[in-house]
Amino acid sequence: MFLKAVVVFFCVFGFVRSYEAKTALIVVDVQNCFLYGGTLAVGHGNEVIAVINNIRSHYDKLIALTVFTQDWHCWNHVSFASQHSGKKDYDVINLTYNDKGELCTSNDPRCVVKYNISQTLWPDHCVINTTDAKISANMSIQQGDVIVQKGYHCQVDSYSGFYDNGGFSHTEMNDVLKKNGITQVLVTGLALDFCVYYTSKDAKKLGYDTFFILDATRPVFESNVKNVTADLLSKGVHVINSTDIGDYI
Ligand code: VGL
Ligand code: ZN
Repeated sequence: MFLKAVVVFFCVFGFVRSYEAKTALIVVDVQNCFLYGGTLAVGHGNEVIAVINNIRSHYDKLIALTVFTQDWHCWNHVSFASQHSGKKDYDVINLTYNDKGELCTSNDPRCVVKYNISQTLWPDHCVINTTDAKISANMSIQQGDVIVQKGYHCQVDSYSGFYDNGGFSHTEMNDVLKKNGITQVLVTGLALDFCVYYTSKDAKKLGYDTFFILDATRPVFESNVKNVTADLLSKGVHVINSTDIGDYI
């Protein structure tokens, strides 16, 4: 009887332990380009830095891995308004791609369109190897942290830290999380309505228990916040403030 109880206890304990969450902090695009004085500065963007650094120091023991993403664009990236004559910043255009995910340009009538992707046009920003693209010097990057770059395919944008906007290619994000046994992610950074939103959606789709940390992000367009949070909630993403993280991890 006693032995049976002991066996049951250890089985249940083992089961619970093997299902224990392992948490990663994802810090999206906290780069000079999106901060005050940058080429695509997000309003109040700098305020996320202290919030994220506080999360790191406060939950140091519970966060198994921190991954920084970095928007990392070709100088002539397709998302730049400067590359589209007659277009201006924040215009929205339709981009067309063939079955291989190659951009169909209007002067190539032979290109057979398979995918249509809506593209917001941005000021030139976060160009590869510029100071503008550097992760903020005020972010505490530590040994063991991982940096995942995205947006370096010149003809397709990449809001998510996992996939480009066409789903044509993936970054190392999912492999890194899987290799580290991560089951739960806290998503923070810039910008709320683009890269933080898309990264959170993909994390949830890939099966991670996903937390969108509202006070650790800021939007490009304030008017998007309601729709973004409602959509994430409808998909099962938790939308919480950093002060409540302790209740979940
Ligand atoms: C982002 C617009 C263009 C972002 C990146 O990090 O949210 N937004 N590129
Ligand atoms: Zn970008």
